[in-house]
Amino acid sequence: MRIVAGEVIVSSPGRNFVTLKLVTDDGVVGYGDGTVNGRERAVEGYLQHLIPLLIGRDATRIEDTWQYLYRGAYWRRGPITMASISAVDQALWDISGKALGVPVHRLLGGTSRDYLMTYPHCTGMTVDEVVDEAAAKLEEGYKAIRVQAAVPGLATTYGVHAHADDEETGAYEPASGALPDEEIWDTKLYLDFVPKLVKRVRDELGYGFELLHDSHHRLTPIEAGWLGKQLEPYRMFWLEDATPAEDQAAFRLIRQHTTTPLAVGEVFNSWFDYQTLITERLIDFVRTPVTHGGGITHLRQLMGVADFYGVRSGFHGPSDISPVGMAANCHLSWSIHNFGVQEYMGYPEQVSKVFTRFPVVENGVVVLDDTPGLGVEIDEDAAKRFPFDPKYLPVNRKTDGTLHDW
Ligand code: GCO
Ligand code: MG
Repeated sequence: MRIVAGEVIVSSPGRNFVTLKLVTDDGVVGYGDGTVNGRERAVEGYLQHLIPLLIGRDATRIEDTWQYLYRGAYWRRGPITMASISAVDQALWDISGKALGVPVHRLLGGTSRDYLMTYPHCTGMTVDEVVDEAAAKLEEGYKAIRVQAAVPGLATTYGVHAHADDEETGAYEPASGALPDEEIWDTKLYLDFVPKLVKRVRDELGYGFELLHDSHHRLTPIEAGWLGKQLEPYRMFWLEDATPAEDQAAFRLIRQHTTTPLAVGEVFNSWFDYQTLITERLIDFVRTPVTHGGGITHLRQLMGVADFYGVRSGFHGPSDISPVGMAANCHLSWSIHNFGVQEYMGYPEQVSKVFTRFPVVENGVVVLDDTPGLGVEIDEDAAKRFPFDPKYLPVNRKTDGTLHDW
């Protein structure tokens, strides 16, 4: 079964998505997600370099193709390279599954569990709103929730919206074509507030569910250690992205100061971003999604090593990873032993006009789907009706105007 054609579909049904389509001489079509939020055109360009290398290759040789694109290239790693390799890898797993008539998780060894626990985002302008939103999600059956609230004294807080429902509609972004929003950040206001938020959620709703919080890389290691310590009484499932992620050594300091579990890596793309973190047991959860982590092939290998160190998965699942990437996350999550949780932020309604079938959450868990391949169907004509819509994530400045981490 040879690859005979490749095409990059960039469309924006509410969010921008970069989808690679590969076609075999048997007429089997495979899809892969390579979306990198705010840098979509770069992945599209990289994939244009890869498509000629794929034509004529045996579509069933997934590992060899991965090695060819990674090991065979002089320039390795990085978000654009690894998202592009990932898109190819996902498309090949999709093709093999479809050709054999089995879901991808069967090719990976079958499911290791009965359901995939997911977590949604619970946000609000006030703590009361967050508690209400969290109560509603628990009522729907969720076993884990992430809580974020507007920090009092800050005009805006990333990931928090005037209406909690906005997150589900994906309204994270500035208007089309706009320059990045500039948000103002004040660490002391944030650090004073978060322990109160988390305490209220536990006081009101109890301990019968998993509780998560995301710091979006904005703290210093010592601040992160302090926050982790304040949160210890509330038995967090994790504290996410406490410090700028690329500084692996920083986690030694955080770990010395807190037993709150740590998750990191939604901006990572390779085992080598985790080498220190995992082998020195500095973290508890891997956040890298299939889309950004070199595909199923690389992330599966990474999770295999992580398992030896007791580190579990919590793959990134925001609405800026396409339903194809979400499906790939889910197939890997079903199959690995060391699954932790799957983030499932949800999608704007228009997404289902283009992605007409993809994994869904019911009662807080991903429903097992035995559709062959990744199980995602795409209406390519509909995709053309939602052209690329350039947008940027916001940047972040301290109150004195200094640019701050994200
Ligand atoms: C999360 C994330 C997202 C990212 C976004 C960037 O934990 O889901 O932090 O909100 O910021 O996906 O593109
Ligand atoms: Mg995050």
